[in-house]
Amino acid sequence: MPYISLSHLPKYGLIILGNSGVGKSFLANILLGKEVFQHKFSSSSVTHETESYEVQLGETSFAVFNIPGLIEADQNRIDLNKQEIYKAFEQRPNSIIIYVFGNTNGRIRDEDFIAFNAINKAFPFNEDSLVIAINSLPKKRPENYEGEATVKFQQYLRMKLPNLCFLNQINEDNQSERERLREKLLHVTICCRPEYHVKQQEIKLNADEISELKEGVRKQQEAYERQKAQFQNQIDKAQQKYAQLEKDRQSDIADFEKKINSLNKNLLEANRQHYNEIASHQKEINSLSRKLRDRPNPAPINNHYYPPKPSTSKKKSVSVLFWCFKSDFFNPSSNAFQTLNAFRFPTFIWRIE
Ligand SMILES: Nc1nc2c(ncn2[C@@H]2O[C@H](COP(=O)(O)OP(=O)(O)O)[C@@H](O)[C@H]2O)c(=O)[nH]1
Ligand SMILES: [Mg+2]
Repeated sequence: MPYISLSHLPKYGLIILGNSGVGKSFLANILLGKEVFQHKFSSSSVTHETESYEVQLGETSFAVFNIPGLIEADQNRIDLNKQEIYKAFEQRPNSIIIYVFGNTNGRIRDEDFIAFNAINKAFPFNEDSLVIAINSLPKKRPENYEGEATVKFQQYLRMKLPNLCFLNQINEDNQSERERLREKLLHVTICCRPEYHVKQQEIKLNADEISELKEGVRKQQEAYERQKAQFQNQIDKAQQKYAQLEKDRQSDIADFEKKINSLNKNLLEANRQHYNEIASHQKEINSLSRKLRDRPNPAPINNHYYPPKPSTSKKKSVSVLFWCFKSDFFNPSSNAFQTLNAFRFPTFIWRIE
């Protein structure tokens, strides 16, 4: 695999925000397709410091940020968490934001709206670069849950929120559920465009104001419930839109899978042809080697194909012919003697009596 440097690529951030325990680290790992960040079922927060992991998506390099949640009981911790959130925006102001909301039996927690508002005032979110993910939803929920939640969010946050996404509580050991969750998150994320986030003010949130702020959200919820009837039309439309989006998303994913399958098929075919060519070359090489080996008078005397090493020895070899004969049989004009003598070897003749 050739080494690809990420240094020249445009750099963006994927900043995952939300309160502690809503599943930010869990979803970051799902998106990355591997266990990069620690996540835990715990009453206290697991992530205290901002961490990031660089990935390449097409021609772009993204740093995926795992950040602590904002709201905690202790003011010191809240202040430290604010600093950790600043770090991510400082490192990658040009970012897509995934804001994760938790829920209790489908009901969004008040403190999640409070934290969202506090961060949104400091770094005003742009709707094109914002994903709102409602995580860990029960698979079985009321038929118009999504439509109703969409209108509620639009009312509370006073935004259109084109990238709202509803994520089921999955069985984390089930690979196909993880894969479907990943597809959904990736699909909604690639529909966004990174935007530059500039700090407008400090994140203002004090532990002793939280119960007052919660009271504000509760009143907002009550007002919404009272006026719910007049939103019914909007809720039905939002539900239809959600159903259509889900259908489109599934067909987009099916198209994408088809494209990947066809590319894989082409790749397999190219590999097959490549191996066939290699096999035919190998056959040719084998046949040539066989021919070379079976030549009637193989050139390489020493049975190797390198020229013989020049002799380093100073000694000259001398061939001497010893010719032994019995007196009765010696015949210098015999055929055998004449043939050998033609080489003019120095000849020693023994006479055996
Ligand atoms: N089984 C399952 N667990 C989840 C899901 N989403 C979040 N969790 C769990 O919720 C707990 C808190 O998640 P974590 O990512 O640490 O929250 P963070 O504080 O926002 O980073 C962890 O135990 C996660 O494994 C889900 O869809 N399915
Ligand atoms: Mg975490």
